[in-house]
Amino acid sequence: MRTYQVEAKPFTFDFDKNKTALVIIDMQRDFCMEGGFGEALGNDVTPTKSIIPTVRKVLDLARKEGIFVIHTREGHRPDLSDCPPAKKRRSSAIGEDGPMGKILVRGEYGHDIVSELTPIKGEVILDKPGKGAFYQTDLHLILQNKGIESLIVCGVTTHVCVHTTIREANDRGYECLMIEDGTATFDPRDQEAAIRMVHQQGGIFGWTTLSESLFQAFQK
Ligand code: TIU
Repeated sequence: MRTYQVEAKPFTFDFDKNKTALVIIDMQRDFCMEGGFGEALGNDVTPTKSIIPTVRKVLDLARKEGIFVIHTREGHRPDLSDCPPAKKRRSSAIGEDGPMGKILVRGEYGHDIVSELTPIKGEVILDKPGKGAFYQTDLHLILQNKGIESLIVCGVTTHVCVHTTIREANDRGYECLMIEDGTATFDPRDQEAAIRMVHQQGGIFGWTTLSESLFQAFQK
C-alpha cells in the first residue's frame, strides 16, 4: 500500500490514501454568496467565494484517487430547537428570512453547498448544529467505520469551523492536513493566524500546506 508524502509545515505529512478522508467544511451559499449568513454577520464574502475553484480541484483529486469525501453543513432545524439561545443572541440572523431563504436553516437554498461543489453519490453530507463537525454528529463513527486515520481539510471559515473541527479531530487521534489556499476567512489577519496556530509548536493541531504541494504528492 503506497504512502504519500506532502511537503507541509511543520514537516512532511505522510498518509495512506485509503485511510484518509477529504473533509470539506461548510462550503455553503450562506458563507460563500451574497445575502447569506456570512454577510449578515457583517462580512464581505469575496475571500470565501474565491476559494471555490481551489476546493473543486482538491475535490476532483480526491474523486480521481478514490479518497473518501465528507461535506459538512452548519445549520439548524426550521424551528431552531437545536440552536442554543446563546448562539442565536450573538448571531441573530439565524432563522430570519434572507434572499436565499431562512438563514442557516436546513433545507433552504442558502444552507446548501455551492453548486460547484455539489456532492456526488458515495460522498457523505454531514449536518452539524455547531462550529465543530464532531459535536452532536456521527462523524467519528463514520470515520472509524471506514478506518480513517488522516484528514485533509478544506472549507470555511479557517478560524471558526475549520479550526474547531481540526481541534476536535486532533483530540480524537486523527492527523489533519489543512490546505491553506483551500480555506478562507473574511479577514486576512485571521487567515494568517489560523494557519500558524495549526502548525506551530511542532504541529500542535496538525499540518498545513498549499494545494499545489498536495497535487505534487500524487504526481511522484
Ligand atoms: N462566522 C464565521 O466565521 N464562521 C461561522 O460562523 N461558521 C463557519 O465557520 N462555518
